[in-house]
Amino acid sequence: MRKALVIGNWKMNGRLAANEALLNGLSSGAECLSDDVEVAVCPPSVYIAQAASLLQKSSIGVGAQNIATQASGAFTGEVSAEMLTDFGCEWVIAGHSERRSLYGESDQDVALKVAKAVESGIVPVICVGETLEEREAGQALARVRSQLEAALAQLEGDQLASIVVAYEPVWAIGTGLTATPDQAQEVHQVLRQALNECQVDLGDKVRILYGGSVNAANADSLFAQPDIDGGLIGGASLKVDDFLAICRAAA
Ligand code: G2H
Repeated sequence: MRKALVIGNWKMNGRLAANEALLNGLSSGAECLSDDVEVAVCPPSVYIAQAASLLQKSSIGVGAQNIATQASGAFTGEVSAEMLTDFGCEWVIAGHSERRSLYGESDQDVALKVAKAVESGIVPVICVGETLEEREAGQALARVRSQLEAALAQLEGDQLASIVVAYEPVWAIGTGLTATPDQAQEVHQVLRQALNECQVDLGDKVRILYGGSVNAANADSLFAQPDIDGGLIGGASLKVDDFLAICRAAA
């Protein structure tokens, strides 16, 4: 049985004072959340320490939005896996479409980040998703399969089960457009099948999240789908009540 999982992706948002209010609100709200849902937030890297400190007594975990492929050295601007684990990061987002489209991250870069995370004991949340053009051309399922297969290329054996997958259709990210529950379920089912083809029963173990304009109003119907195990939440993760409502919908 896969436990529901909701992860907040703050993207490049937040300031010390606003974060404190948000994190304290989440920390107290988490006391009333069911044990059936696991929750984490991924702030910008400079605020990871603040989040880890304010969430110390809560069940909410902390993750990062990016990870270096190298261990250490002359890589200006990068943050290593060891630095993330120093501050208690358990998760890292890899291959988000904003990283792919705005910063030129390739499938191969994503595979290296995924491998670095797994070997460091950090769970990579591997994002895949098609553009509107690809969907309209009937290529959505092939596109997400190929992104997933490429991201797993450096993993072997038990490492393969140490991942989370997030389906985030590019056309639904921050646009207010959401895939319908049926559209999302169709893709999630294909991703689960691809995992099972990669290794026996892998699809039964790995959680597949949906992301893209999830909010308190649409979370219930998305999470009711059999192959949607939770969500990767952007804008709505910045509001205490909305994020907690989404967490409750996943439980
Ligand atoms: C998709 C999602 C979180 P939003 O990027 O990763 O953001 O919920 O704002 O569409």
